[in-house]
Amino acid sequence: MSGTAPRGEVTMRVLLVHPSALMYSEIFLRLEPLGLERVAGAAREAGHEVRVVDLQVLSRRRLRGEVRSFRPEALGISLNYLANIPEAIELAAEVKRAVPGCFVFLGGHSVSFVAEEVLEQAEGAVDAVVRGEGEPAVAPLLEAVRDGGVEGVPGIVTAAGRGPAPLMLHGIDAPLPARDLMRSRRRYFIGELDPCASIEFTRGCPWDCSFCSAWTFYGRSYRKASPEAAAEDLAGIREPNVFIVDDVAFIRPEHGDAIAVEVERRGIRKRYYLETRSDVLLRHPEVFERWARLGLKYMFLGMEAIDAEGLDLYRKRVSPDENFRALEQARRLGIKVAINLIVDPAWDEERFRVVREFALAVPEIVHLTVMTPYPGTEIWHTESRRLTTRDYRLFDIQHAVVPTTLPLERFYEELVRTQAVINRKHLGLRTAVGAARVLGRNLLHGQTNFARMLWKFNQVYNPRRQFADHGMPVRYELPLPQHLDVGDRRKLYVHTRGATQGAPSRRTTD
Ligand code: B12
Ligand code: SF4
Repeated sequence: MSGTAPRGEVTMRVLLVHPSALMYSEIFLRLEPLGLERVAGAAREAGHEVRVVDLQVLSRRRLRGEVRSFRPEALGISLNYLANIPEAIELAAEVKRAVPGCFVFLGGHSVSFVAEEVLEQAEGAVDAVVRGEGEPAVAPLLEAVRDGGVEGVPGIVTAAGRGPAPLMLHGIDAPLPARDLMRSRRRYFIGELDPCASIEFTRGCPWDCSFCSAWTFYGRSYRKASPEAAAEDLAGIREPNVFIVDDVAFIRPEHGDAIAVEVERRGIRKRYYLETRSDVLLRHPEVFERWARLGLKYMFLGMEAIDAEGLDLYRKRVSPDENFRALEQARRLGIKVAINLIVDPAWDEERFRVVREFALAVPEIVHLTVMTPYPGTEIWHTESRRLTTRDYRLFDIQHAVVPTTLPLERFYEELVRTQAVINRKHLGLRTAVGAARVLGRNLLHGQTNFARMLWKFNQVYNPRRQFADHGMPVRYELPLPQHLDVGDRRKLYVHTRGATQGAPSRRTTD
C-alpha cells in the first residue's frame, strides 16, 4: 500500500475520502471516484503512504477504524458534489477531533466554486481547499504541509486567502488512477453493468451550456489521452464493464478510432457505457458503430428539452430534429439510450402530461433532472428567480430550489408520477423478461446491485419524502448568488489560460 519514498524524503500518511452517495442517484448507479483515485495516484508517486475510503461503498464505522489505526497526517476529502458539502465538513471536524494536528484539505469540482465560503463555514475544521485539478496540486501541497509555505501552493485557498492560480495537467495520461487502493470494487455498478469500472479518455468540454459547470471548471479546454495510454489503462481493468466518464465522448472521431485500434490490437472485450451529444453522434456515426462492435451497449444523451425554446434557453446548440434523428441513429446501431430531460420548476400539470406522453412514445429510458442553478454555471448568475432554499443537500438536481408554479408538494407528485410511469414502462413485460435474464446472470456471479435497484425505486422516489427534505434543519447554506455580467465568460472559469503544468494545453476559442 505504501509507495517508495525518494531518498531522504519524509513520507506522510495520507487518507483520501469520498463522501456517501446521494440518495436519489444511488439506485441507478454507484461509480468509482476516478478523480480521487488519480489524486491518490499522484500522492503515491510522490512517495507518500496513501489509503482511500469511499463512503459510497464503505461504512462510517470502517472510516473511523481506518482513522484510528492509520492515524493520518493529512486527510483529503473529495467534493465533486455540492450536496456532499455538509457531510464533508462534519467528517473533517470528526477527524480533527480524533487526530489533532491532522492537516485537512478539500478538493473537487463543486468546492472549487465555493472554496472561501466552505472554508469559513468549517470553522477551523478544514485547513485548505484545492481549487481545480488535484493531480498537479497534491504533491506540492503535502510537501508544504511538512516544510511550510502552504499558502504558496497553486490552486490553494486558506484562511490567508487565495494562493497562485491552479495548475492544469498538460496531458492526462498520468498519473494513473490508483484503482488498487479501492476496497469493495464489486459494489460499483450502473444499471445492469454490474460490476462496473470507470475510465477517462478525454477531459473537458468545448460547449458552453448555461446550466452546466463542466466547461467553466476547465476554462473550456479539451485534452485527450494518448490512444496507447487509454488502451493500456483499459487493459488493466479487471471488471467486465466500463463507464467512460468523458463529458462528451468521441467529439474527435479520429481519437475514438485510434483508441479502438489499440483496443482491437490488444483483444480487449468489455461492455461500455458513455455519454455524448446528439450532434456528435449524427456527425460521426461510424466511430460509435465501431465501438458498438467492441461492446458499447449504453449511451446517455443529454437531450435536456423536447422543444426548440427549451434547447435555446439552455444554449444546447442542438435542434429537436437533431435529437430525434440521433435517437433513430442509436437504435439502428443497437445501442440502448438513456435520455435526460430538464424539468423546469415552472412546469404545470399539462407540461408534465406532455412529457409523460413523449416518454411513453419513445422506447428510450427517460431520466428527469430538475433545473438547478449551481455556483460555476451561468444560470447561477443570471437566473432571476430567487432561491427558495440554500440547503446544500437539496442541490442534487432532484429537488426544486427555485419557486414552483404548482404548490411544491404537487410538483413532487407530478415529478415522481412521471418518473414512475417511465419506470413502469421499462419494467413492463418485455423488459421484465430481459431484466430477469440479466438478474439471473448477475446473481449467479454474486452481483446484487442491479437487483437491489429494481426493488428500491418506490422506496427512494417518494413525493412526500422529497417534500419533507425541505423541512430538514439546515446548518450549512450555500452563499447567495452574485449577479455577474457573464459577457466575459472567463470570470466563471476555475482554470484559465496559461496556468498549465508543462506546455500549454490546446484550447478552443471562446
Ligand atoms: C462521471 C461523472 C459522474 C459519474 C461518476 C461520479 C463519481 N462517483 O465520481 C456518475 C454518473 C455516477 C455521476 C453522478 C452524478 N453526477 Co456527475 N459527473 C461526472 C462528470 C461527467 C465527470 C467526473 C469525472 O469523473 N471526471 C474525471 C475525474 C478525473 O475528474 P474529477 O472527478 O473532477 O476529479 C478531479 C478534480 O475535481 C479534483 N479532485 C477530485 N476529488 C478531489 C479530492 C481532493 C482531495 C483534491 C485535492 C482534488 C480532487 O482532482 C481530480 C483530478 O483532476 C462530471 C462533469 C465534469 N466534467 O467534472 C459530472 C458532475 C460532477 N456531476 C454532476 C451531477 C449533478 C451528478 C448527479 C447529482 C446527477 C444525478 N442527480 O443523477 C449524480 C450524483 C452522484 C453521487 N455522488 O451520488 C455535476 C455536479 C454538480 C454540482 N455542482 O454538484 C457535474 C459537474 C456535471 C454537470 N454538468 O454539472 N457523475
Ligand atoms: S451539458 Fe454537456 S455539452 Fe453542455 S457544456 Fe456541459 S458537458 Fe458540455
